[in-house]
Amino acid sequence: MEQPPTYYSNTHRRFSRRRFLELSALGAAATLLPIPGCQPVEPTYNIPGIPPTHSQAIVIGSGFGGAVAALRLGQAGIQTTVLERGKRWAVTPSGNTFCSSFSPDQRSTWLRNQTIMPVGLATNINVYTGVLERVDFPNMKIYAGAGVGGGSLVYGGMTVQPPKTLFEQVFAPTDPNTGTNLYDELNAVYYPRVMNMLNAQICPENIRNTNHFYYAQVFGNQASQAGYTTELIPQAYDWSIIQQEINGTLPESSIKGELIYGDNNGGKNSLDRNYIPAAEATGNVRVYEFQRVKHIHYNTDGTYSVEIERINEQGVVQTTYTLTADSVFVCAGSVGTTRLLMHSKAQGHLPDINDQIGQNWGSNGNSMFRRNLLNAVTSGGPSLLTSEAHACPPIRALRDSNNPIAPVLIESAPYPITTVFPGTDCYCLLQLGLALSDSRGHFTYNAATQNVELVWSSNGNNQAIQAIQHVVNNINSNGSGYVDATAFANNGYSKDFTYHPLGGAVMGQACDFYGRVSGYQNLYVLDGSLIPGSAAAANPSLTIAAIAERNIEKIIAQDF
Ligand code: FAE
Repeated sequence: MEQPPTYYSNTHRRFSRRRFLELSALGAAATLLPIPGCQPVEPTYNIPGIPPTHSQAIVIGSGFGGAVAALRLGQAGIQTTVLERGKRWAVTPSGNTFCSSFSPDQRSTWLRNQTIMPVGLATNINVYTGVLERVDFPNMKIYAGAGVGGGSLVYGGMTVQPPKTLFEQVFAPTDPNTGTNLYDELNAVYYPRVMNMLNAQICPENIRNTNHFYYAQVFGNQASQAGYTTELIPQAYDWSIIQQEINGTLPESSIKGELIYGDNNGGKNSLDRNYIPAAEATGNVRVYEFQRVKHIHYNTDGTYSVEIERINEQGVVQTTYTLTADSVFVCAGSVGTTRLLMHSKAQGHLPDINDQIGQNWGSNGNSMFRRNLLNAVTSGGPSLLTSEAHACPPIRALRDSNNPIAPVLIESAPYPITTVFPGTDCYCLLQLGLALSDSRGHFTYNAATQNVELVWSSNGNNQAIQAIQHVVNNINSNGSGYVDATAFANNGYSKDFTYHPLGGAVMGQACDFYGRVSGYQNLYVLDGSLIPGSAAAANPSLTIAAIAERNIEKIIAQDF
């Protein structure tokens, strides 16, 4: 196995005193030093593409959990290496960083020869380290982002805080050690902190009143006719960029449906535009692309070894090496983190992880469906639904917390079919429902394939769909539309894919209440795998990031 070069400067590595004494006592420090007998030194990080041999902290993955961890570790003066399997995408004035949503190329998809969008036809492409990944399990296909910024590259920017009453149906309300109320803590400090970092704002009135957001108005009007109220969702978007696109002073991107494969004007406030550069600006954090972590090994000196495959843009392994760290933060997303920890446990690298690993996985009650609005059209109703007016980021949601089956949030997504088929208008709304369902699955480890498998019932999303149907039937009952049974299997309600995988290394179960992996010191999980299967009828990124903010603050204060 190839080892990376050792390249240290003469400055001292900032070990904690406790850590340095431990290492010295174990005689292990010598293996980390270029010159025997010298003080430990910190890496210079001056060789692009090659991470330092040893770091105080390694963060695996650069999505919501990883980006938060990297920033706060960097601010605390902790030398941190972020290892991201995907590519770093730089938005440039040429406006062609990402491929378009409608004629996708290799940049769209993570290591497949066909695109994988849940809507529309698959396109043949070259195998490449594109932004959107789908992992297929029996009965469930899991979508996630891949690249520096993780899921924020492909997400819809909806930044939704769940209500306390729903949150406490999912999460243990109080920290068993301190007795503090988790939601109150998040609400007072950490939800606002993340909102601020992402600059999440509701769409300004002058923008949401343009035709570009007419589809959201139609949804709001139809919901209110059925007795529901809708709310404007804070969006991690730079509305001034969208305004410029509307004015014509910037080429169109966000307003022509460029979302799921990335945003070419930087209108989306993805993590590579806020948390990650802020982390790098501390001078203590370096982010390395194309570093796919294979396993984590606990060393007898208390450090961790992380085995890495460095891949190229086609996903082909170029070299394999091992880095070490005093602390490791596993932030590879629900599937990635669970897979890494279960694999490391099964292979004997982390044997003491408890049996809760892989448990309590949920789809966040996702179901997508399409409501056709023929009656509205024939009665002189909406006619702008699928022109440019149906291409902008989602801004409005209906919340039904008193649903008799399960609490529900329903959002109207962009569906810019006219961009693909000019002159065509399907008079429909593409909608995503999120229900606080209690269905859960779990992962098992397959020793033969050395991979995880998800055990998820084919009926796993039934309760969520029934709850969503309850609302949709009420909206449709006055003739405003119907669910298109041909759009998705299962009478028009998708049940076999999710954009919101959650769980697998749940807080209070596989980890403590702050993400410390049970059985180990200085090994942490800070991402969606901490969340017990549901974000309480809300899109999950805000809650993932807020919990990461809360946890890393405590970890830095107590463990470093
Ligand atoms: P995530 O952001 O997925 O980051 C994990 C990172 O780890 C990724 O960058 C991976 O490439 C990397 N990684 C994985 N395995 C390895 C490995 N072995 N070695 C090195 N790196 C690795 O995790 N949520 C919302 O709140 N609002 C939305 O509007 C929204 N829209 C979405 C739309 C789509 C199409 C999708 C797919 C998701 C959407 N989500 C949305 C969900 C959101 O993106 C997701 O919950 C978070 O990104 C999860 O954050 P994590 O930190 O758990």
